[in-house]
Amino acid sequence: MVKVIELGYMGFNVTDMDAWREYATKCVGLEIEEGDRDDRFYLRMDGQHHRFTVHQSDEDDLAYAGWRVKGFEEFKAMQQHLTANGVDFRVASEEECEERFVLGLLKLEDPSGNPTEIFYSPQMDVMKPFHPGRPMYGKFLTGNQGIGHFIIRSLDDDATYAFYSMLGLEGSVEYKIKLPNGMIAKPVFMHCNDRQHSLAFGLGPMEKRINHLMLEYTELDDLGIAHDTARREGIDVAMQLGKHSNDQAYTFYFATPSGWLLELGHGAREAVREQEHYTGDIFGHKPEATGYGMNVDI
Ligand code: MBD
Ligand code: FE
Repeated sequence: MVKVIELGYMGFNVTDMDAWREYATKCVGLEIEEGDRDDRFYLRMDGQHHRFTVHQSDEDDLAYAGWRVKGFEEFKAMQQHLTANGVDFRVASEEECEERFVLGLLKLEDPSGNPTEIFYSPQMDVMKPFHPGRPMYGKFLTGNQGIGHFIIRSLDDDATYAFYSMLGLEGSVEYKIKLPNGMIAKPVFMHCNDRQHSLAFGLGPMEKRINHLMLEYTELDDLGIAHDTARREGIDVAMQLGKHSNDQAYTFYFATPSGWLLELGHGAREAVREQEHYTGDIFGHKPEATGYGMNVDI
């Protein structure tokens, strides 16, 4: 059956493009590709033309997420698969494909109305080696694991699960966490390659379409630099350094200029073969700054 194989690109709507330029480069280490349009710039993290498009907007939220299929045959098969499952989609025009730097593109919405794209063949700028926006010891871990992972707003977790399963992602509930109000949260984590999860949802109501995006460094020291920079700049840290039980990555969560969170990490393990669940993390991850929808003492 046809499946998506990675979270390949994302678009963000932002109100302050200059703040994003500064944050993405100096703090995170991403590379700016200015492009030739005033209403957006691009961020690179590897050899792909870009992984993120930052759009000038009057909102601060996820604009769209792009999922990759292997090639042209899979692109055609995915259209048949969506049709057979009664999912509405639109085949994007040549111009829209060029806008995303891909050869083929479908546009649809997930059950919560999150703009979702499925593409094949991104433009690889192999003649332009990744050049980090600040000194880095290593690289961003991408390759067949895609960008990283993100938590998406889900208005109906069963419907969200069914939709992303249909796209080819696997996984299910991985934590049972007691919330302060006595309720039990059962967040769902899904993967489509070796990355332990590319998508998660089910941590309660969200104001924005995205709660956080996670990026991974190949070297621990790059996580250290990012953490020092965030602390020195006084950026809100919503969850302190700690180690997750599912992907076993060492991470912390801090605010983007758009008020949603970036989770930076290192050392994640690959997806396990059999399903497991946990009741807490290995260490750390204590909640700190409030108001970011991440006040779970996991
Ligand atoms: C994660 O990446 C995460 O964001 C949470 C809340 C739990 C486990 C792994
Ligand atoms: Fe995460």
